[in-house]
Amino acid sequence: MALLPLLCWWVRLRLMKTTIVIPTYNEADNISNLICDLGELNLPDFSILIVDDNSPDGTADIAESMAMEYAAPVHVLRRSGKQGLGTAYKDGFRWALDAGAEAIVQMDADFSHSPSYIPQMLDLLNECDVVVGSRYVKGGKLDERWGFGRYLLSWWANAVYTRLILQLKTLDTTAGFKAWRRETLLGLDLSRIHSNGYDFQVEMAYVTEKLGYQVIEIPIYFEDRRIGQSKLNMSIKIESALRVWDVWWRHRRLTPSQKASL
Ligand SMILES: Nc1nc2c(ncn2[C@@H]2O[C@H](COP(=O)(O)OP(=O)(O)O)[C@@H](O)[C@H]2O)c(=O)[nH]1
Ligand SMILES: [Mg+2]
Repeated sequence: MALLPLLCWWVRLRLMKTTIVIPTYNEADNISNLICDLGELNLPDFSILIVDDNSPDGTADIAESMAMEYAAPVHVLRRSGKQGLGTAYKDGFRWALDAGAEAIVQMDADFSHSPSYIPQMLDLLNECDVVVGSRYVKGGKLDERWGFGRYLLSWWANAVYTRLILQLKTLDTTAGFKAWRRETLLGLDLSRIHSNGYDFQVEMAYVTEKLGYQVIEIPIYFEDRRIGQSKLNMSIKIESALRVWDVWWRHRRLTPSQKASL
């Protein structure tokens, strides 16, 4: 009897051709472990797309060599230089859509987003338009090593400041771990999205809700990056905070009738 739910789960996943999009800049120490962990999920029909901005540490070469060595479904989209997280995601999403992906997962390369949540996210994608791995929904958690002050600032910026300005229902407004249905990304129309950097996540969250798409947030444990350095510094944080107003101004009049036709 226990086999039946397992079978249903597998059949539901099986229906979705999935591409996991991972932007990278200097992630040589993380990328091979991440590709291995994603492979071990044994998803029925999936591929991995690394969007690399010519990382000086050779991230793209490592990913490509793994693809050849293990015959893993890994593709590398090489860009000429560091062009920002937002444009990396837009290029990656377009690549995945062109390749016929029905589900598109976005995640960081640094293990802040544990691959173990992906099967649950894909499963829930049968019930909504986008699934968000959330740090601020009930049950979600930030790295235990964070001090109270850092936690408070992050919670305030995500779950209060951005949410209040944009009137969002989503609690984790800057989440970078999501699973999208193909139709949602097509309906959003990526050419509408102007953010090149980290504010990309906020703009996507806002446009998603303004267009009336259904969002489900699942709680995740957000671990600090294991190795390497964050590319998010204080000046980027301040710029992103100010950009929230720009996102609001640009899209404030969007309505569900303005979904792009599929
Ligand atoms: N292709 C590309 N990837 C980037 C860029 N900036 C950051 N990333 C990647 O985006 C993900 C999130 O960046 P990270 O520095 O971990 O940001 P944080 O988690 O917010 O501290 C990681 O996989 C980075 O390697 C960029 O300009 N281009
Ligand atoms: Mg990170």
